[in-house]
Amino acid sequence: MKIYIDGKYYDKNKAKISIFDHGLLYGDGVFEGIRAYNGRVFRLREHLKRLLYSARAITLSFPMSMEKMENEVLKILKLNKLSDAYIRLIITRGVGDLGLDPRKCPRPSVIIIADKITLYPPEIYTKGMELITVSTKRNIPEALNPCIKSLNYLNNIMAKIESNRAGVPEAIMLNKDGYVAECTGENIFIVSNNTLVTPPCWAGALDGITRGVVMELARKKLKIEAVERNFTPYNIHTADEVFLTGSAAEVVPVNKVDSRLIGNGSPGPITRELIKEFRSLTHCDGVPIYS
Ligand code: PXG
Repeated sequence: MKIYIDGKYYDKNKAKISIFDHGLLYGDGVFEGIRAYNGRVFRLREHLKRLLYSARAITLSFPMSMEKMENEVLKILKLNKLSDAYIRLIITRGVGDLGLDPRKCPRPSVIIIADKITLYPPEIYTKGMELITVSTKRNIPEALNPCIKSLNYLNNIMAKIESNRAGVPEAIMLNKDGYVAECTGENIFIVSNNTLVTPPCWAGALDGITRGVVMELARKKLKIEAVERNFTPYNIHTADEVFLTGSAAEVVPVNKVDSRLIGNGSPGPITRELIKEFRSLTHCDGVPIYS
């Protein structure tokens, strides 16, 4: 497997960065997780735009044009002969000294990894996943804004440790006001009165690409409403259906939250319909790798 680092291609075991890179020393950098299905990169431009916005938000200069970045993603997929893949794009502040001042880092580093995907076990998609609400709160937007997909995921990792210790695969994170924000690596939706509801970004949710696709599918294909609105754990406990969305996870039904069954305890009809629509869209839509 070849990995792209700053214009060169390295074998997996030779792909290394400096220990003085501020991405390592301070989590100073941004990233994206993208999927390719059936020879096409799904929502590539949307992911690149979010990467650009994350970089702008932390005043990290984008080290190449969007067009070049897009071509490099396609090239690494071709080099590795991949048609179905998980792509990790990383921009770090680059090499500096042992002080956090980014002015000491003259050049950002770009890393592109394209690998086979490891997924949740298939029964999660047919039976549903269990969640718990954890005590770790989502970062407040006035500090490190959760809209920025930065390399500093400690906030989410602390939440993940709580769910790990409870023996549950994912954690629901609330914001400081007690409203639901998102999970550690997925957005959350509830279905109530035939309407999809997901927390707004200003409540502490990432503006997820899958979240956007699912809202569009709900409106266009299922002809149901999809809205951004604040809600609390009570609204999750009493919802008809609950599911998660993310590029890695896709659309994941939730069957149990905080030891309460959701609906009748198996994936609901709207969730199942959205999983079906999402799979058929990802199968045929996206930027072609081999053309
Ligand atoms: N919220 C957070 C905090 C995320 O990191 C999502 C929501 C979903 O967004 P997209 O655009 O993917 O629909 C993410 C992204 C992993 C992994 O290995 C997953 C993400 C990020 C990093 C790693 O499971 N999800």
